[in-house]
Amino acid sequence: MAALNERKVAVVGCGFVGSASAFALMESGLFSEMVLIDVNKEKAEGEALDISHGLPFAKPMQIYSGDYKDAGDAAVVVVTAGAGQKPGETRLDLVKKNVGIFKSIIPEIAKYNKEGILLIVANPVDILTYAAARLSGFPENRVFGSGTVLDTARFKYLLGEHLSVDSRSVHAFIIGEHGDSEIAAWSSANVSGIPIHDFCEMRGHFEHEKSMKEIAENVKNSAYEIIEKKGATYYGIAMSVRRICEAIIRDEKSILPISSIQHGENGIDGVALSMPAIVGRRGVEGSVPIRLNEQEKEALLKSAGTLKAVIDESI
Ligand code: 6V0
Repeated sequence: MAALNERKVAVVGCGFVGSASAFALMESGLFSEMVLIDVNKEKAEGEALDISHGLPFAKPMQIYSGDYKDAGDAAVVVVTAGAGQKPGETRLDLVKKNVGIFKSIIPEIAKYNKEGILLIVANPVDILTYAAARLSGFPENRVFGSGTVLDTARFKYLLGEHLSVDSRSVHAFIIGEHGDSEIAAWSSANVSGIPIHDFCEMRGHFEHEKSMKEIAENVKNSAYEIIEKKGATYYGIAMSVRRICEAIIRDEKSILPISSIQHGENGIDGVALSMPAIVGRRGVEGSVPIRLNEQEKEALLKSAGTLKAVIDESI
């Protein structure tokens, strides 16, 4: 078995999301080697060539297409392979198709790679994270999903716009399912330590209920709107993948709302969903408690229930 190459990433699935993620990873300078894998070998080869041609403007690295054997020493394997949402289709509609694809992909990855981290991106990401953990046999800290990292970025972006403040100064999480039952954790949201409602009032916004509803709905419906308009979403998720890989490879111990299997936290067990967690070189290194009000706690349990029903039906 090949020893891990700390500077190597593999991207499985080179469609919109895989290729945009590969491009973002190339630009990041985090890795010195990247292998692209797809059932459509020509597509992987074409993307590897195209992305390589940006290297004279970035940092040197090897980028090539290959197969699962080539992912054997990758420190991180990003899995984006799977069908995408069609207009009007929910993420959960995708479940059967993509669980089937994972049954062929994950054992192949695990056959050659015993020590790496599996970062699941394909949808429905929470269900597929659960499936990948079971199919790989990897310890759970090394199998997690991008979860609501993207939704949280959308949330911060919209709050930043609403309040005319740098979105990086907004501290707020979307938790639960990456999908229709996700929860905006308003009760812990703040801007640079100032509770969100106080900051809103400083900026002249007083209609909290209305704004909260609008912003949370907007976050939840972003993917539907983008898919309706351009067929797929990929730049936001590509930056999310880059951010998660950065936290892993640089052992940053960053707090990110990734999706991982819960074991009794907040009364949730045996379901993968997103809660803030510490992410570093060992993958998920710990969970971080988040203050929630009763309504949010109830919505979180409901979100977990929705996912549990899908797991029971499909895995
Ligand atoms: P796409 O453009 O259809 O790409 C999918 C790729 O997977 C194609 O190149 C396929 O050839 C490849 N593929 C299919 N089956 C296999 C297989 N068995 N082995 C290897 N490769 C295979 O889809 P797109 O890139 O738009 O989306 C990919 C997945 O990401 C979908 O499930 C999306 O729903 C999901 N997204 C997840 C997001 C998140 O926040 N987690 C965000 C956006 C999309």
